Amino acid sequence: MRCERVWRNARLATLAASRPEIGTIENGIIAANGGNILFAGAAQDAPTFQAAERIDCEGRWITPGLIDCHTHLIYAGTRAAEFEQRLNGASYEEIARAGGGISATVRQTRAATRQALVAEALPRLDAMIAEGMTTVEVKSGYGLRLKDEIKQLTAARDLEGRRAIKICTTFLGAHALPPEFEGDPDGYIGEICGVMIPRIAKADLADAVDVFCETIGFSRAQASRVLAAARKAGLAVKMHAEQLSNSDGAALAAESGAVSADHLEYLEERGAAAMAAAGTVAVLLPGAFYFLRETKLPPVDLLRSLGVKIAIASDCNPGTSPLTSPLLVMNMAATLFRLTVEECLAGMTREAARALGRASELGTLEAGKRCDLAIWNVNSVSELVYNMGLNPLHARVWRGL
Ligand code: DI6
Ligand code: FE
Repeated sequence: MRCERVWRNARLATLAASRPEIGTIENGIIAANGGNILFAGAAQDAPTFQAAERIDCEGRWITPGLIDCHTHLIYAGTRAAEFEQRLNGASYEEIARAGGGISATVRQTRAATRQALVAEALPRLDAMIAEGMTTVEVKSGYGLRLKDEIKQLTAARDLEGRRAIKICTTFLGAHALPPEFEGDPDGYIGEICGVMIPRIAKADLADAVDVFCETIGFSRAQASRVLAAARKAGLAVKMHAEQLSNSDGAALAAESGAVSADHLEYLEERGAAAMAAAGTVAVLLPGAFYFLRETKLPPVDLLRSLGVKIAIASDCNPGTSPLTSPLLVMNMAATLFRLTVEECLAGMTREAARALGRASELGTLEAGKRCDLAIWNVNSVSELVYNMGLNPLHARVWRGL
């Protein structure tokens, strides 16, 4: 059989749901053609391939390329000074009420050009790529008015032209209340539903719509309006839910057919059951938990017992998770949330793909999926979760190259 490339003499962590645990195949082969996996399996089961290029992996491990399914990668400036204020005792909420927090990043992002936003995001993206990332979701939400939200989403899409990576974009207009609508959150929600979502959907700038449903964000009723408008525009929906309190957002997300509900530290039985019934993925964000020194743990045992799929992500953002290391995300998910190695790896591959509504295309080493690979200098995949700060990536493959 003809194909473009073959990787041989590899140990595969396929993450295929049809196989137990991480779906290990010793002495494995992957064959790629046209950017897709033609075959991934044991050497003894493989057909004979006539490949233009054959790569000897010398026994290295291959996992699916890593997927970060929740980031706010595009923004201007840093909030390092606020970090220092927090070290001196100020709280995240106090800083936000004093005009800092998300508003500070909104001011800087509005003032930046699209080109500057791309330039500022590239080092962050490169750090992720250096650790085997092949797909990144990027949210807007620091523009908070149509032209600046469009600028952010376009900058996110521009990243695809600058690096070999898949970018999935999410419109998060309902991240915070912009100054133009101070005291009138319902007016802003009206603008989001009536103007912003239809325009952004028509211009095909977003794959999904997200809402920050929280006491310091938007109410459940307001979030419900946003999700309905998104569904009407044919977009997938997601939600920042139960991060700082239980607003019953996860149940709303699930009932609205959300692909994921994210954060979930304050999730309780009712929301988890609704997520299980709807197949909504739980996206856990240990970087924000760590950086805010949160103490309320997400209910991992409850999610497990109900069979809710768990993804993990960086939440890369300037205020609560300036984190660009997928390997550290896995380490934190294990140490802080007690996820197993298998759950951590699945959470940044198969389940992250599911949280993006792309499980049929990404996230496992199986024939027919995109050939996005990470090849590692490790003796066991648990080393990927165990190390802190060591990067054992040997090579990264995106779309077969
Ligand atoms: N939850 C978060 O943790 C981030 N956004 C959100 O909805 C915080 C974003 C920021 O502080 O800039
Ligand atoms: Fe977030």
